[in-house]
Amino acid sequence: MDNFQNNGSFSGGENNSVGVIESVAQLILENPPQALAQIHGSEQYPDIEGTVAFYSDNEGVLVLTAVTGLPLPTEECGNTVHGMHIHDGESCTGNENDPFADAGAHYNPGDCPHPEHAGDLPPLFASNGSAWNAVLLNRFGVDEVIGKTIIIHQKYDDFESQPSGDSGLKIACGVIAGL
Ligand SMILES: [Cu+2]
Ligand SMILES: [Zn+2]
Repeated sequence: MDNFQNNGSFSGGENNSVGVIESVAQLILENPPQALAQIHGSEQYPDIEGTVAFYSDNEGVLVLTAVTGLPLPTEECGNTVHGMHIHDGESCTGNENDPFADAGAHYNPGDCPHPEHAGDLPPLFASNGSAWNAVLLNRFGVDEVIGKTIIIHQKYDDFESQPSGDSGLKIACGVIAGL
């Protein structure tokens, strides 16, 4: 964690904002990801499809997410924000009450409260059912999350409620596979 200093640097980048963005783009374009999860919606949300890619860097893991087919809001100001986490279970299977029950709980090897679980991620903000985001995290290494699951939730994550941010039903899931 010592190498994650608050000086705006990202390895390989210039010490200015455009350089940081260029070095992130370079990391993505010039290196294959170390792991990928293919996301699929539950039976109730069959249109959801997406990919989460994990790129290892000196300063952490860059997590890139692109998802389509998220539920559209049913009213003005309806919800378009969806909690997303790495869960500690290893299967996108479940039961009639919870289609992805076997994805388990938020990945939390450090026994921390939410949202300091290693598996906690920024939520997806959907635009017309599609969402894209990227985040750099030093909470886990790629190797330790291979075989675990990514879950997208019906609701936003409040980043406060325990144990999981009150983000509601699991609507999509993918198993993280090493490459
Ligand atoms: Cu979750
Ligand atoms: Zn959490």
